[in-house]
Amino acid sequence: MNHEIPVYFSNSTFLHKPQVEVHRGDEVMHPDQVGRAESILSALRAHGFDCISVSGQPHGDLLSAVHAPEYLAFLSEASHAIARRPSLDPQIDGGVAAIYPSTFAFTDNRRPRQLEGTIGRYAIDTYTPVMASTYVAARGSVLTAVRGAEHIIAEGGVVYALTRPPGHHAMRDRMGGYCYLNNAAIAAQYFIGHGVLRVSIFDPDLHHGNGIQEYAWHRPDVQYISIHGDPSYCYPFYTGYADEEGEGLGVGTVINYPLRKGTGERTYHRVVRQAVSKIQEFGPDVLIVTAGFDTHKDDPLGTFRLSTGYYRTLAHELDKLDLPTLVVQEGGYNVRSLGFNVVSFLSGFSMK
Ligand code: SP5
Ligand code: ZN
Repeated sequence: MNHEIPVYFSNSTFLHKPQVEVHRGDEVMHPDQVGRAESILSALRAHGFDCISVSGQPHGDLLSAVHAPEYLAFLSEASHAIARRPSLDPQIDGGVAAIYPSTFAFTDNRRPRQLEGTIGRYAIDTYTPVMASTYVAARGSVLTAVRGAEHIIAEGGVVYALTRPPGHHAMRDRMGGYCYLNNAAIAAQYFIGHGVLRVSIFDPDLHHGNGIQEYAWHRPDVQYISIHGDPSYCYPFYTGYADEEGEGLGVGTVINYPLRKGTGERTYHRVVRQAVSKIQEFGPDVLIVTAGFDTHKDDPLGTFRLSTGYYRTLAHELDKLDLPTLVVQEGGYNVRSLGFNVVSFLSGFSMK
């Protein structure tokens, strides 16, 4: 077991308690439970990993390099407004005051004054509520990833950042898919700002990382490679098709591998090998892995059939690239297996 991979996390993850999501018109238990962070931390601690809690806040310039100022202001103001007036939306509550969109912006030339109207301009779905602690917790996640990136700038190696809420669905000016701020894109931006010339982001979460794709779309210096459930059946439905490959100077820096329902380890691993050779061709100085474990066979949102042991094989394949590697946590909703999946994955890296 490799004990040399430092683990970063923020205690603000324990303040983030979405109660319900609105799925197909029903309120159902929110999959991004606090227990996810507890599962990961307790498994890592049991295996002797050094878990370092971060505090403070990420620099505002880092956030605004990836996100629109109006969107950041919305997250901040909405979180504060709910804290002041917890009964803002008594309809959908579950003990923790939260707001959800009921309408989505259908024109850009009006700015609603009510939060109830505004939220629909900054959201892509009904899965991602805003609560009093949303802005604090989302920035805690960003800081966790950025501290990991700092560590890599200083010492190289492999670092794990326990980012919850996750980030890969968060867009320049929209939240979605349980994500508010794009942790991995902001970490990539941090690397680029600190002398790194090229960054590859490899995204094996079950879902296509539409937010990272948007960030990488026009960029020649950031490669985004995702393996995910085919958007013809899988969230987020609108992006992740194989013909999406970036534009302008960024043509070819986006690579998507949509896979069918029920994909197992043999097919998956063949695609991983293709992805790794694309990373080699790009020749990055740093690798970011947005590690989601909702590809596990027992995941409640899952449609793939990967085993806990397979994540070690996956990491071993990435380890062959011999790159400084920042692992950023994304999805994975089976609280029983999640911690073991993370430990298995990290065990596949040998230290450099
Ligand atoms: C980061 C990440 O993995 N986000 C995934 C968001 C996908 N959410 C859409 C699917 C919601 C389905 N919830 C139904 C649960 C009933 N078992
Ligand atoms: Zn996911």
